[in-house]
Formats: sequence, C-alpha cells, structure tokens
Amino acid sequence: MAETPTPADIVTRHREIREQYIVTLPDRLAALANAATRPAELAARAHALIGSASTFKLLELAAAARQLEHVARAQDDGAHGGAPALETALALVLRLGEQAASLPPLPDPDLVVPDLSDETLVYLLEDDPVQAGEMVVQLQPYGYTLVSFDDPDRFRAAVRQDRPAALLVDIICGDNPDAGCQTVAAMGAEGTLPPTIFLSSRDDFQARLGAVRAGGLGYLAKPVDPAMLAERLDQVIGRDLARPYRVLIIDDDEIVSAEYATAMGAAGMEVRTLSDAAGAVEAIRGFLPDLLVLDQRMPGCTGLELAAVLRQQEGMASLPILFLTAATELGDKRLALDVGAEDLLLKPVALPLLVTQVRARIRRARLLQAMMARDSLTGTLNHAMVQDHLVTEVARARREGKPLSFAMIDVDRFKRVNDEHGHAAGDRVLRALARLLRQRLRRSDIVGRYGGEEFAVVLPNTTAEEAALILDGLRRGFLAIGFRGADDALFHVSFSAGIAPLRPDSDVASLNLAADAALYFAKRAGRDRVHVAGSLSSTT
Ligand code: GH3
Ligand code: MG
Repeated sequence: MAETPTPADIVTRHREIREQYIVTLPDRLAALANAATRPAELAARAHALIGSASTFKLLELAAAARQLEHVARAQDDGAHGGAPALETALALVLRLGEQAASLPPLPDPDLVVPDLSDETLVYLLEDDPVQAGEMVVQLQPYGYTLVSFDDPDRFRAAVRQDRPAALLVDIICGDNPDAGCQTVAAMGAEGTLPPTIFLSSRDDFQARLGAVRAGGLGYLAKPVDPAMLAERLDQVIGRDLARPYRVLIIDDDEIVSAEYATAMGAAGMEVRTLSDAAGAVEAIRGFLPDLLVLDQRMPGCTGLELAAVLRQQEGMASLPILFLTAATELGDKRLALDVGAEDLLLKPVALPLLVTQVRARIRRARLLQAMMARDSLTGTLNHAMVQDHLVTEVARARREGKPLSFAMIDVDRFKRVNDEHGHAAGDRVLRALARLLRQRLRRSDIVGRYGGEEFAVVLPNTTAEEAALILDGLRRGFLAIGFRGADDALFHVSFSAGIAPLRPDSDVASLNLAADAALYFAKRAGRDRVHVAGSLSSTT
C-alpha cells in the first residue's frame, strides 16, 4: 500500500489538480461557444461547467453558467425571443472563464489534510502519581501508550508539540478544582485540542456539564474501568482495526474526481476513480468498494440509470451510493432516493463535508453488515459464520498443502466473575477478550464467539506449535488486563484454550471435536493454560 501522504503532499496535489483544471478551461469554453446555436447541447455543457467551476471555487463563473443553462433550456423548450438573452449569458460565461484562466489560482481554504499523529499515543493529565502509573500499565494491553503529566502548563506545551491522538484529563488538579476543564477549554480556544475524555471522582450533573462545555467528548467517573476506557478511546480516536474504507468515484470529469479522491485519500481512505459508467460493474467486482460516489449527469447514461443497473446485479443491492449533483430540482432527489441512494449532495460540496459524509455512511454500512454476521456483544463473528469460514479455510489449506489450526478459548471461572463483580463487568470482560483477539491476531485469522464465554479462532497457514505460541501470548496478554466490577475492586481473569491442527484425515466436524477435547483437557489440568490436541503437556 502507498505511504500516507504528508499534509504538504496533499496541498501540492490539490494545487496540481487545480492547475490542470485551469489548463482545460479554454477547451471547455471553446466547446461551449461552438454549441451557441444548439440550445440543448449548450444547456448540458453549461450544466457540466457549473459542477466543475464550483468544485474549484470559481463561484462567479459557476453562477454565470447556471444562468446560461437556464436561458438555454428555455430556448430549447421553445421560448421565443430568447436569443439576445442567450447571447448575453454566453458572453458573460466566456468572459469570466477567460478571466479565471488567466488569473493565478486561489488556494482552497477547505482542504482535508492527513492526520499524521500516532493513533496510539495518549497524554494524561493526572496529579496523583499512583493513579497515573496504574493507568499507564492498565492501557498497555490495549495497544495505547500513555504519557502522564501532573502539571497543566507542561501538559499543554507537550500536547501542542507532539499532537497525541487523544487526551485523558483529570478535572481536579492540585488545589484548583477546575484546572482540568480550564486547561482543556484553553486548548480548544487555541484550536489545538485533540479528542478529550475527562476522568473525575465527581459524577454529578454540574461536573459533567462543565466537561461538555470545556469540549470533552467523554466523561468517566473514577475509579475507571480500563476496558471501558479503552473502548471510549477507540471511539473518540475513530480507530478502526479493520481495513481502510474504500470508495469508488464515478464521474466523467476526471479532474473533479481527482480533487475528491485526493481529499478522501488524505483522510485515510482507499479511492479509485472511473470516468466511464460502462466499466462500473467490473470495477466494483474488482475493487469491492464500501461506497460509491456517483455524479448525476454523465454522457451515455445518468447516475440514476447507472444506480438502477447496479441494483439489479447480485451483491450490489445494498452498496451505499452517494449522489453528487449540481442540479437543484427536487424531482431528481426523489428519483435518487427511489433507487436507494444514501443521499444526494449538491455541488459544490466542501471537501471536508464530503469526507465526513462518506465516512459516516461507510461506518453505518459496515456496522449493519457486522450486525448480521456478528455477535452483538463482542463484534466478532457468530457461530455459524465461523463454521462457514472454517469450511472454506480447510478446503483452501488442503488445496495449497498448507497447515491450519483451529482453537477454542473458554474464559475460566466466568460464572464467578458474574457473581462477584456483576453481569455488566462480565460483559466487559468478554468484549475485552474479543478486542484483544482481533487486535493481536493477523487479518487472515478468523475470530468468532461460539456462545457464552467461549470463542473460536481459525488460524490459516499455522502449525499447532505456532498456534500454541500465539495463543499462549494471548493468554498472558489477557491475564494482564485489569477490570473493575460493581464493587470497584480491580480483578484479573484467565482463559484456557484447546488447539486442533488440521490432519490428513480430519474434517470440520472432527476439528471441532478435537479442539473441544483439548480445551477440556486444559480445564482439567488446572485452567489458565493452552493445550494442543494429542500432546501430553500444556503451555502455561
Ligand atoms: P470454567 O472455568 O469451567 O469454564 O467455569 P465457568 O464458570 O467459566 O463456566 P460455566 O459454564 O459454569 O459458566 C459460564 C457462565 O458464563 C454462565 C453464564 O451465566 C455466563 N455467561 C454466558 N454468556 C454470558 C454473557 O454474554 N455475559 C455475561 N456476563 N455472562 C455470560
Ligand atoms: Mg468458562
């Protein structure tokens, strides 16, 4: 995959695209002038110009083009005596267009620049060294590096310089009961505030209100449960452990699509562009985008028609589509929603808004997909999906002559966790285990919740010995995680695991049985260990 571009790369790229657009302007104007006596074509060309000119913030030119489209359409519809108005409108467009082409391009104030901050670095403002030290250790298993500060001024200076991904702020600092909120509010006013979560021993409305007013995105009452804190951090940072969002843009104006693609790329998305609707089905099958951005007007077919064609293809019925259009007719919006468009954005759309809209829709679409195939508590695959994947992976391993291991994991004495610390704490333990599995395993490994407190993992291309090492590392990682229950006491939980390697004579059913038997062996041998089917000892 390509390296993440720097903010300077992005600005340069946008400038190049803009310059390309300016270079193409004279041709666009010439085509317009040539169509002076054919009102229908003139209207279509004027319409295209509205879209591109407004994208590049040539707003006067876009407005003149809109007027020209209006007059040309009236003429085309048989209005009499419109010729002089049409000539005037066309002349204005040509004049403004020539002006724009000869002036140095304005920089676009609305760029999306990549966020290069380390998404695992979190700064903590906490004046109690014991609590700070504990928090640093507790967040390590979740992949967060916490750096703690006890002085608000030094904290502020460090945040400004290092740009951490998020802040954790204790509201009370030293003798000042409001130091945390004041520090955060000051950074907010400076425009240097990363996503912030407040931690406080107060849990009343006034304290929470103060935190919201200061600009906090989250508020956790102390003592803080590390699992809950890690989840909140994931949320505010927008960390997605899955693959990057993919967007396919289909627009016949390649310069306009390049402008959009650059902005989405800067926001960490993978983007492809296509200028010809005819290649859409093939491009979607090859690239598997999460979302389609369609221009409404294209030569050959409209965006609406293309959407209708796609909706008839297998597997594309629910692909989210975002329409971009320069048209303001309400009728179009109704039609767009009719073919199942997510929404319709009017051009010119500011790049940051476009990126936000695309991201929100992909997030929701992935969530919906996940809900259907996944367990709602832990977000891992459900039992049926794991079995499906296991069938596929076993077949693949046989075909390619590669090893495969299947593991079952069961939380130890989980009934006691629920009994002693409450069901809600039990749920957090399960979510933390699921998250640890997803975070530490490879993308190609398949993780699912088998039911209750039992999980299953398919490890393609992994021998039993390798699997035992991996699972044992996970076992130790899980044991290191601290949880807090209803009684506020910190506690730790272990799991046992059974591993079954794929053997020449095994199938999916016997893999399940063997992993289950190995897990049973690990439990009987004393729990908190990993056992490989057929071996005599377990790893602890
Ligand atoms: P062992 O070490 O032998 O596995 O003992 P255990 O207590 O973990 O096993 P047992 O099967 O006796 O108890 C499992 C408990 O898990 C019982 C059930 O109430 C609880 N449980 C199952 N699903 C959930 C869940 O979604 N959330 C919570 N909090 N508890 C659950
Ligand atoms: Mg159990």
